[in-house]
Amino acid sequence: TRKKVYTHSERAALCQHPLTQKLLTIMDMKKTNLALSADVTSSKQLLSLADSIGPYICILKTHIDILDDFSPDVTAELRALADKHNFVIFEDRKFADIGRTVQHQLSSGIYHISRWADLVNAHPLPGPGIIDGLKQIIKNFIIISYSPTEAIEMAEANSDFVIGYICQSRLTDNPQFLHMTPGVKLVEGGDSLGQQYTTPEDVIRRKTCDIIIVGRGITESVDPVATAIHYQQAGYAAYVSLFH
Ligand code: 5FU
Repeated sequence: TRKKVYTHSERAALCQHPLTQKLLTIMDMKKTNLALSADVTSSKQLLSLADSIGPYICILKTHIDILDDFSPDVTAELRALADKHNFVIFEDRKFADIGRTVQHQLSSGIYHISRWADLVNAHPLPGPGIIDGLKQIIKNFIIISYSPTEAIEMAEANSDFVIGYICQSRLTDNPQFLHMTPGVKLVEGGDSLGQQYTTPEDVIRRKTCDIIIVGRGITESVDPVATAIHYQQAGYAAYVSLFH
């Protein structure tokens, strides 16, 4: 367990990184630690989710390469919705190559990720070159902590660019790093392809992570907006309970 639990607004004041400050401020103002993983294959569906659920989230997480009908208009529209509803766009690209290649993957190709994403993520696997490559193009990224030791080392050495971790439990007491956890549903369980689910309460209260990432729990529900509000409330209530 953590020695000291900071509120979102206390942490915003402690943090140096502008995107971390922005995110914590959004979380405080909108009372949400919910990130929506909008894993749909139609642009219309993606934009509709972003617009209808935007008021309840701090982050919209995309997999832009799964869209069947991508066009640059989609990302322009996503940016407009991010400004309208005040959320951060996180492209879950999981960069994992050498520095020069990830630079191309970030700024070129069809998607031009660096033009519209606020945040991307990377595996620590390829070593420091991946961070050096990414940070010449984009200022904000997070590290996936399949191997926590390397992830922590890289994050600490690059705290002006790395804002946190994708992880299953808190890795560090350093309040500057946000911990974001996928694999969340209101009921524990799994899918047929190995995904494991835990609950908002477990992620925020027991594992003391900061942000719950929810995909199908919301997108495949009968009423995605009502369900998103449910996750927002469950996640935020778990956060508030840390101070009682
Ligand atoms: F980095 C990771 C990870 O370790 N596990 C994940 O599940 C990312 N994810 C993503 O979170 C995954 O690619 C999906 O986009 C999302 C989980 O979606 P679900 O529908 O809530 O299972």
